[in-house]
Amino acid sequence: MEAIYQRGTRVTVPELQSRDQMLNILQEEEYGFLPGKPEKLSFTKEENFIQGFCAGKAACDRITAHIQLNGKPFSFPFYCVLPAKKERLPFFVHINFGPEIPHRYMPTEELVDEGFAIFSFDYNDVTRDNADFTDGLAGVIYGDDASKDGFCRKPSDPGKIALWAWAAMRVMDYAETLGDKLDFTKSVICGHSRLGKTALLCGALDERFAYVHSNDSGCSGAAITRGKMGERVRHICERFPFWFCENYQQYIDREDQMPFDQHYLLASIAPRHVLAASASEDLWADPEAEKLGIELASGVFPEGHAAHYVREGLHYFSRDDWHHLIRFVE
Ligand code: GTR
Repeated sequence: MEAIYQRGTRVTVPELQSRDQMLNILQEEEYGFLPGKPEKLSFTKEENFIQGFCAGKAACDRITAHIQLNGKPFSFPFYCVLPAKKERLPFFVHINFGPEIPHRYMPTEELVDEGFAIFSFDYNDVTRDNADFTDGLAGVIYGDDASKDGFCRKPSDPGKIALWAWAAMRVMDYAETLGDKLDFTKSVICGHSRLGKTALLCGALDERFAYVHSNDSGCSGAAITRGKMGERVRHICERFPFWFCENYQQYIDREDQMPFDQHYLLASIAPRHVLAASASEDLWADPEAEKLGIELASGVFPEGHAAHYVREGLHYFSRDDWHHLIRFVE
């Protein structure tokens, strides 16, 4: 499959395959295979974790997911903001950089005013954003083999992006317990930057999400890797090897040898909805390459289900990005 960048570079990417084949290749070669479903899963709730939240327009609860995986216990907290006295709410599951509500990347009251419920969690509460595979969910999975420097893994064992994506699926498990309170035809998984990559992986694998949104996800996210400007496989694997499986390392300076490209990730979301957002000055992510990702995947989506847009400015998850996402969902 050949594509031409607007900037004139010609790239040849592998043809799309079946969804199962593409998800298998992506996990084998890039992110690692996600763990299976938990053996046990339950939730506890601290109601009105933030008293008088949004003047009473919404309730903010703190939920803890109690998980048993590989026979071992694991738990992590997340936050649930539900607009009051409303049924069938559209909702976001936002994989976030911190626990704060609101957060600089999550204008919570505005989202409530738009009629959305918001579930969010701090990715570091699942497993920390570093090479320590003894920490949190990683420690549960890797057990006695876990190491502090990350070199404990078989070639397609999961990296941290896969583990954060798995945790977001557990938040969806909780959302399902709320039944008619939520509108599952407007369920959105979203994240910014490294967590945009994570949102795409989660949404590609978990068909319960009707909408998938990546903001400025760039390299190893929505951007086509071949011919990409800014960040390359070498940069990302040297700085963040722990985000991926070990197999991904073999494509440093050998992007043309990859049996996939990022359009596989986007196409695996079809026939649901995907919106890949870019920022005009975020050249490290490469808006042009993100647009190409959507273009190369769009053939397998119904009309209007795969979209790309560029906001003016820098790398950031801004109110403008949220408003664009809301318009896409509505
Ligand atoms: C950068 C990384 C990008 C992006 C970003 C972020 O350093 O190179 O791929 O993920 O971090 O997550 O903020």
